[in-house]
Amino acid sequence: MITLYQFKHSAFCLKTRMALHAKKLQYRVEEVPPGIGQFEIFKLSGQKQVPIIVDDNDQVINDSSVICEYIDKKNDNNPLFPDDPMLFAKCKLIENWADTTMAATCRKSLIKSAIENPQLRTALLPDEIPSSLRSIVDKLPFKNLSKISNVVLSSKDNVDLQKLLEALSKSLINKKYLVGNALSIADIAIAAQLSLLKFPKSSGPILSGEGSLEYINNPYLENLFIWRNNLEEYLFSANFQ
Ligand SMILES: N[C@@H](CCC(=O)N[C@@H](CS)C(=O)NCC(=O)O)C(=O)O
Repeated sequence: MITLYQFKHSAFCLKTRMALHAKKLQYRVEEVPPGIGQFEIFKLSGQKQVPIIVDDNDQVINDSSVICEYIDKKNDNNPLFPDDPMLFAKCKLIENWADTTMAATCRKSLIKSAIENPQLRTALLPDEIPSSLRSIVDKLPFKNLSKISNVVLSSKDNVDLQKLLEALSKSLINKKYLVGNALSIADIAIAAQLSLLKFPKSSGPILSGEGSLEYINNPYLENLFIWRNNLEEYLFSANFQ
């Protein structure tokens, strides 16, 4: 069986879990405590980032896109990459954008939201952190940092991302998938990064629906988040596994 080493709220780890479900592959999850737990990741993979997977043939693979290519080849269930060259290229372009430009802006937007919202901040802490320490973090004077957070998230990056997501949202009103007529890595990569802007159900009851207010309250993005919720429900439903 595949073992997935992950951080609970990492979008790249969510992307990997969605792909594993799409391929109907059995897997177990090892939660990695950020910091100290990454020594183990380094020992296994020679680098310190999650996700990594360890397959039962002892093969260790890091980087979500390499992992997705690897698991796609394991069986014929729901190919993540279309055969048609143009559709394949579109999928790769979208995945690459989601994993880089989109991921960087979403991460900054989440940091900004966490600075401004103490509940969100504590909910994001790893489960291993004792509640006494959680309440201290809750009370730290992050408010003054919110000025810095505007510097962290450039308004151009933010506007560019919103415009692009609004266009995707509109394009998905009469369409189920981003590329062609089937689920692909493009859908999975975009849906996974959206989790940092508005947490999905799979993030658990405390975080679900929370996130960046300007994205959550943008009416033009409502359809995109509905599409993401439907996709998650489809992939993570018991019937589908
Ligand atoms: N390109 C990598 C990015 C992975 C990544 O950024 N992982 C983050 C968690 S979301 C991480 O491990 N950060 C810890 C660190 O860099 O030390 C992928 O697609 O898997």
